[in-house]
Order: sequence, then structure tokens, then C-alpha cells
Amino acid sequence: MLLRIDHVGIACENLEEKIAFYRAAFGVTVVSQEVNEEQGVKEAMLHVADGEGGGSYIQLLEPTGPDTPVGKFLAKRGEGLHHVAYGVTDVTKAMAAMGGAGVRLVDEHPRHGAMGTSIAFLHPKDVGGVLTELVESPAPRPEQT
Ligand code: CMX
Ligand code: CO
Repeated sequence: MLLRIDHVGIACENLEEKIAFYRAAFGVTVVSQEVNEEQGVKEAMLHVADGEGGGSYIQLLEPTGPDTPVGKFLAKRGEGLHHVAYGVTDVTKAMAAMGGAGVRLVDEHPRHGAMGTSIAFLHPKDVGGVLTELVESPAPRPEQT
């Protein structure tokens, strides 16, 4: 059911500073930068590699305010690894399967993620302390097939 690791989400206080660090230290490039008000984040996707199932990324996350998931996480734990995101073919089907296996779903329905993806979160308390995201990428445009 899982296609690949789509991205790792990393919480930070200052997005621009962390982008500069990752570009200098790892030579990665920013492929998308957006504000997702619903998730309460300013974010950047940094490209790591392309595989059969699609790309893999580092997602840098700066909260838009203290009362957001990443804002609360930073206050409690400080900067660092925030979540792991797996690519899936169909996020609604994956949610049903994982919910059926007894894992608490944070989202009842898929939400909008970076780069046109559909995303849903699984509760960290049911995944051994790891906030887990499921990502369905948009269908490729005809010229990319
Ligand atoms: N990883 C591991 N544990 C986490 C966590 C994380 N990222 N975030 C919270 N927790 C733990 C807390 O430490 C806390 O544990 P304790 O009770 O043992 O202290 C518990 O979960 C509850 O945490 P909280 O601070 O009270 O936060 P909430 O219950 O209000 O929210 C959660 C937790 C997971 C439901 C919320 O963070 C959420 O909805 N996350 C999904 C959305 C999200 O993270 N969006 C930003 C990223 C967007 C993107 O990737 O595109
Ligand atoms: Co993410």
C-alpha cells in the first residue's frame, strides 16, 4: 500500500534560514514554497530524489502562529523532525485501511497538501510516537506520461 517515503517534515523557527542551510549543506533545491493556512504553516519542499513511485522531499515547516500544530510542537519540543509522510496510490482507501486496523485518523477527509497533493494524518499516539502523513500525488499531466 505504501509507495515510498514522500517526505520528512521538519519543524523550524525560521524557514528562510533553514532553506539556506539545506541548500548550502546538502545542495538540494526548493521546488515549491507556499503558505497553507489550513495547516498553519509556511513551507518549502526541497527535492531529494526521484524514484519509480515519484519524488522524495524534505519539507521545512515554519508555523504561521503559536496555536497551530507546528507552533505547539516547537513550544513543547523545539526544532526537529515533525512527521514522516508516505506516498500512497489512493489516500481515501489508505485511510480506510489504516482506520480499520485501529489507527486513529487525525483527519476525517483528505486535505490539501503541498504541490497539489491530497494528505491525511494518523495520530502519533497510535503510531509509536511518530506523526504520520499519507500523501496522494496528483495524476501526472499527459505530457509527463
Ligand atoms: N510527533 C510526535 N508526537 C506529537 C507530535 C508530533 N509531531 N505533535 C504532537 N505530539 C504529541 C504531543 O507530544 C502530545 O503528547 P503528550 O500528551 O505525551 O505530551 C500529544 O501528541 C498531544 O499533543 P498536543 O501538543 O496537545 O497537540 P494536539 O493534540 O492539539 O495535536 C495532533 C496533535 C497530532 C493532532 C496535531 O499536531 C495535528 O493535527 N497534526 C496534523 C496536522 C499537521 O501537523 N500539520 C502541519 C504539517 C502540514 C504538512 O505536512 O503539509
Ligand atoms: Co508533510
